[in-house]
Amino acid sequence: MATNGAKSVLFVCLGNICRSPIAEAVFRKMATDAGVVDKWVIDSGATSDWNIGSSPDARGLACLRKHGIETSHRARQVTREDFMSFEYILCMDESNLSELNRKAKSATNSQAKIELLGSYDPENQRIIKDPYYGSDEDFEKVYQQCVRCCKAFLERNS
Ligand code: WE7
Repeated sequence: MATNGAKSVLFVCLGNICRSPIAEAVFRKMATDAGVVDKWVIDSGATSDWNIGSSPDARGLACLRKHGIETSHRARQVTREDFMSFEYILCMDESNLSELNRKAKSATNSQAKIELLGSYDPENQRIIKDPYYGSDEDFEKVYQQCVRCCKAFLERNS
């Protein structure tokens, strides 16, 4: 929960096993390295209930490990409370965006800024594509997009 003025960001994708756990882990590592992780509440979640409790995809974990990042995240679904407690909800594609905007309407008092993570990309790749049926290179591409976007997002909120 965002308490006493903490900044907060929830990264969201379809199943919370491929893209959003990578984004969460990358952002946590950057905030840690910048010495500001204590100022942040950082989490990730799914629009779908399909994978609740699952570990991130093995290919995503391997990609993160290759870059020296670990995560112990387990998939969870976005809740109504998330729309009240998170300042930013950053998602990956247009389908995530419409699902989140639909869910925000049924939340009592949505305060969250719901945006594409890719809207922060200095290289202007707005969509972070689902690598579920993809290759290791697709996961690496997701990782690199998350690095560019999380860096820009952290700079803008520092
Ligand atoms: C995914 C997925 C992803 C697709 N993570 N799943 Cl089998 C299914 C059905 C509803 C929700 C979820 Cl989460 C899943 C499992 C988990 N990144 N991507 N499915 C996917 C991709 C392209 C076309 C259709 C689907 C279901």
